[in-house]
Amino acid sequence: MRNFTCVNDIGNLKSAVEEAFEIKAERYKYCELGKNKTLMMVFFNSSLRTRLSTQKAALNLGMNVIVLDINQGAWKLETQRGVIMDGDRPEHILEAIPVMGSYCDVIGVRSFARFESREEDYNEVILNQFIKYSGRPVFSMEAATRHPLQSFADIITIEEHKKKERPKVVMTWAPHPKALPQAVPNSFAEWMNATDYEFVITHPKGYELDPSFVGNAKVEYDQMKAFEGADFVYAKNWAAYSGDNYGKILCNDRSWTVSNRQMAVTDNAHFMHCLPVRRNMIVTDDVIESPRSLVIPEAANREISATVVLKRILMDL
Ligand code: AN0
Ligand code: CP
Repeated sequence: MRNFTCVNDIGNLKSAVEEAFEIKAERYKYCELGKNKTLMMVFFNSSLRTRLSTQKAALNLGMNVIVLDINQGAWKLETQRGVIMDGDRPEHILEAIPVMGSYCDVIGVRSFARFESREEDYNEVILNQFIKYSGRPVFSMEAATRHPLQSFADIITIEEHKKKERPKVVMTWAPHPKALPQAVPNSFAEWMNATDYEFVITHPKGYELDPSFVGNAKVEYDQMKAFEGADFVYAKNWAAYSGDNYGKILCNDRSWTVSNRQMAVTDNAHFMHCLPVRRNMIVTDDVIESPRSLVIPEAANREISATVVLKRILMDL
């Protein structure tokens, strides 16, 4: 594997999940593979899980790790070419990227949607510049439109807990006080559409995702109806995608908060969320603390998805 930015980069999903189970059973099996290889993780945004689990994955493989927080200590980076740099950004990303590339063998990048321009976000301007100018394999640690390490961990988690061959998985929008990117729901939809699960998306009108991510998923505007018979409930907030509303909050309706009221019509569904989660906005205390909640094992599987991805990248160096 050269780069890892979306579901297509993982190839056959079934074999990737099998590989994940093998790694989970023996996570230090490839501890020599990354000897004298350096991973650089570059964060334009905050992180708890991605930072720790990806670093742990690299250590499982015997790699060295360097972490750079662009907004804490590094020079502020200009990202547009052609700008007269007389403002508050002393360095251009076009120098910074090849310099970073010169100190490492693999680069992970976190750069969220900025909501300034949908075109810029959906063209993955920052991630693609890393791919183009670093000279190194690049993987996404959540970019503007996708969070593939999360979606891979989500599938591993579903495969571990499913009782039916073809479970019903429902992704529901839920309220949040801040405008959040569509990366997690886009990515989850993209990976769900690569499985043969029954996949339903529910959200208030106006929160339609990019149709290329929705694919053949069923969209049901009635949340209670969507939850009927669900085996897995995947909650997430996102800001609007459509047209002039891009990046806006259109709804604060707390009846969408996942509670026992909705969970009661499921088939004793498991609750999932990528975290960080705002309790009693996205999900009630009762639901997230219930024995059916998978949020902690789901986060733990981030180490596994990252180990598989880094292992595959190292093997093709
Ligand atoms: C981010 C998001 O919604 O994309 C990261 C989730 C993994 N969440 C927040 O910024 C709260
Ligand atoms: N789920 C996830 O990516 O969490 P962090 O933002 O803490 O990395």
